[in-house]
Amino acid sequence: MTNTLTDTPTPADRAAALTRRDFPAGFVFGVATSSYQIEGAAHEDGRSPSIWDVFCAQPGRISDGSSGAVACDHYHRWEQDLDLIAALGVDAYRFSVAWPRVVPAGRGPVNPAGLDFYERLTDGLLARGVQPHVTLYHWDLPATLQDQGGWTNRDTAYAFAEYSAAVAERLGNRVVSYATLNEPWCSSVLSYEIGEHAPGTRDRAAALSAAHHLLLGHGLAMPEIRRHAPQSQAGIVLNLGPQESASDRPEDILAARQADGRFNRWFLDPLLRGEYPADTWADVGADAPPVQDGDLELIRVPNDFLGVNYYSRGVIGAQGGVLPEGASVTDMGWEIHPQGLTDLMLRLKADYPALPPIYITENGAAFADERSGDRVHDPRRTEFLSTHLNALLNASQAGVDIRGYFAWSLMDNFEWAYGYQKRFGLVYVDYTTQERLLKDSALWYQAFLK
Ligand code: IFM
Repeated sequence: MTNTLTDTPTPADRAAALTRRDFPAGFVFGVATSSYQIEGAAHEDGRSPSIWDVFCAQPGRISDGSSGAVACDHYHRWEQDLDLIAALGVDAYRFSVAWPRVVPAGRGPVNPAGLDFYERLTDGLLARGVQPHVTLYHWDLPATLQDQGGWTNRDTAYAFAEYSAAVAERLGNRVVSYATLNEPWCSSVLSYEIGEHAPGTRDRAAALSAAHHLLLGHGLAMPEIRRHAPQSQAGIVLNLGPQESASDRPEDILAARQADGRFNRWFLDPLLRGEYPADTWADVGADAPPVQDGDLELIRVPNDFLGVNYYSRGVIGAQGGVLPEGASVTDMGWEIHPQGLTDLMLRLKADYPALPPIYITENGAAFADERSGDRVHDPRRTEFLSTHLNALLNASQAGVDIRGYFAWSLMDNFEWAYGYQKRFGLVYVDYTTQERLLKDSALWYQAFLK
């Protein structure tokens, strides 16, 4: 709303008026998904169970008792979904490859039928003029590897590099970018320490060991990607967010610094500096991970890009995270704070001289969308996207090298421990009929991109 006293446009006005022409030439706009959240076809063409199939079958793990067994049935509906992506007018689509489809035993023989699917997707995107961006690990570890300890087992890092090589060998330079891992904080801390994600254990030492082996897997996979797809970009995706102190009290400041260590620096520092943050290492004491000679040299391999998934900031007090008074939140209960995206970008540039170009690989919001006839009115999502794009533009204009933005998500999908109860899509999915319907936010994105 314009400030009538001064007639100065507010940040929300500026955001609402944005178009892609405000961004640097060549800036890439896309939408993103992941395999387990949309594909379904859990038992087809040689796919083996993943840790998420096992986890979903355990009572009480998923709030609506559902699973990704059918999800959006994208495995069968991929052609119409690619048409939908093209109709949005995006430049790029970020999707992930399911390891259990490609190497069903986790390690060993490659299943050509699994690779065929991702080859069809890649070629289908290129035929529609949309860039394919691939993520190799978005949490669907083959269950058979979990039987041997999952990511707490160092061998999993080597298995991941072998699987990555198989994908890069088949898809090669047709893929514009390969990200090794999506959000290793989630596949370590949320999965092995907090227990909210598969495999659902609660053990801090296990989580730190898993995090180290995930990063090692990244370091081992990068040369494999470069060998098979030398013209593609290769990098990693982290979920990051400012962790701000709830007050000036020393105990809150300390807690915020510790949260920043666990959430952000534990991943950024090894990747971009070749070392774990000393203060956080001291904090975790005997739970520190088993780092072998040479690991950190492998992990600090240069990246062509850093993918950043931004959803919110943390406001941290000595007692834990707090919600600032008057904060507006999404259906996940996450504070809506676009300024945090600008702050994060500026901080990355200031703190990490080795920072590669950045892509925002996920940004979006869940709201309780309802269909009315053929429309889904979701003004809060449109506002979320436009204000975050505005925040990103501010960082770009302040000199941060940001190359692209992917909205999460193309369509409503299986939101992990929340099942189908949280809708993040720009496209509405009717799970009874599998009908797809562009929400108002999708129409807005389409107009923004024109
Ligand atoms: O749905 C997830 C996605 O799989 C990873 N990043 C966060 C999203 C929203 O929770």
